Amino acid sequence: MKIVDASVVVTSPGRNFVTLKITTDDGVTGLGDATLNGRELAVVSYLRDHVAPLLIGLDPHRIEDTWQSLYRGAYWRRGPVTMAAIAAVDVALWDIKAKVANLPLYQLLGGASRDRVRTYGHASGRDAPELFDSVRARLEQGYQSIRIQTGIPGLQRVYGVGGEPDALPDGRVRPLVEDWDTGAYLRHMPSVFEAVRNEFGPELPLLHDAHHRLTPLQAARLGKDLEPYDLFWLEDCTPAENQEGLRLVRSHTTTPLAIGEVFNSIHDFRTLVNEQLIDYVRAAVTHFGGVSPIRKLFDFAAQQQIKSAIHGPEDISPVGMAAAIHLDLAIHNFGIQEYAGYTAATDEVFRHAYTFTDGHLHPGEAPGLGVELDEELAAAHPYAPAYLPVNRLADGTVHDW
Ligand code: EZ4
Ligand code: CO
Repeated sequence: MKIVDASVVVTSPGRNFVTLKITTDDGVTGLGDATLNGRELAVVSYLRDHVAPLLIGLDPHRIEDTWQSLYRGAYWRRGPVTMAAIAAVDVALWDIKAKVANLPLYQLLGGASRDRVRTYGHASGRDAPELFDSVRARLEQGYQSIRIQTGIPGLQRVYGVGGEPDALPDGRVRPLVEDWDTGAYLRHMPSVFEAVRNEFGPELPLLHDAHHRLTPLQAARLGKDLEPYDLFWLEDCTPAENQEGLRLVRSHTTTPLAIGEVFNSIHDFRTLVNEQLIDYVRAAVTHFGGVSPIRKLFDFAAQQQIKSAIHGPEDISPVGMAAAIHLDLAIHNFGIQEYAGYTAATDEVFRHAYTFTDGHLHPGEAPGLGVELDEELAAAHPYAPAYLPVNRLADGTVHDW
């Protein structure tokens, strides 16, 4: 069996998604997600100009060898563009292998370790009444664990409740500018969780994403202040490329910690895992080089009783989501899956076998990933330039986003 074609499809049914489609001489196709929110076309070029020509003629069954040759052979290692491109190849080859075996991918990953995959959803509101309504809406959708994001008194636009990107009069797109004040945030958050606990009771698992905005000392204080509200986790409390900084956070709080959605290599987790400084690894299949390397991360993390929590916002395509759900079902140290859900238009372009019921996902039993890309419909939603927000303090200084 040989690879005869590798093409890249960009579609924007509400937001941009990049998909690699690999075709074999037997006519089997595999899909991989290469979406990198706000920098999509860099990955398209990496795949089209530099990777696709290398794939033609290769045996699609040699997944590990192909991964290693793309990673080591480029000489320039790691980074989100490279690792999203390699992830797309890896996932597409797993899709092909599982289709040829006539098995859903999770069966090739060791089979099911559980019956279903628990998820958490996002609730956000500018103030308490709006936030409570958002939590109720998620509960009605079936979610059983909820991430809480909220506005902060005195700030106009904050992560999770920011609004629409800024458009210039000439139609060019600029990033939305959000506002930040760490002191106001630290003073406000304990009262938010107290109000949510009073309204929804002690049992509902609650999560919160600090989105890389704190220093280790500030993160330690927030973790301590939130202990009475029994969080499932506090996410990305610091920009954790300073892995050693988590020692200080860890030594001051028992609030569980989750980190890693922007990481793209197992080396980014080395100190965090070896010293058991976190409780959940947050890498995404799509940004971590695919199924092959993220399985190694989860096995590494398991040795320190650390669990998986695959990043699953709506900017990972249903192809990347499907790969995540197959892994979630198969690995032993599964923790939770983020699942923001998709627009109806996205679900039409990417028809999928996975299902969402009572707050739980299941990958389905279709051979491979179980995702079909409707290329005609995809073409009806052309690429639309878009940026992630930037975040500024009151005096205009750029802050971590
Ligand atoms: O803001 O993926 O936990 N989830 C998140 C996401 C990120 C987006 C950025 O593209 O932090 O919602
Ligand atoms: Co996050």
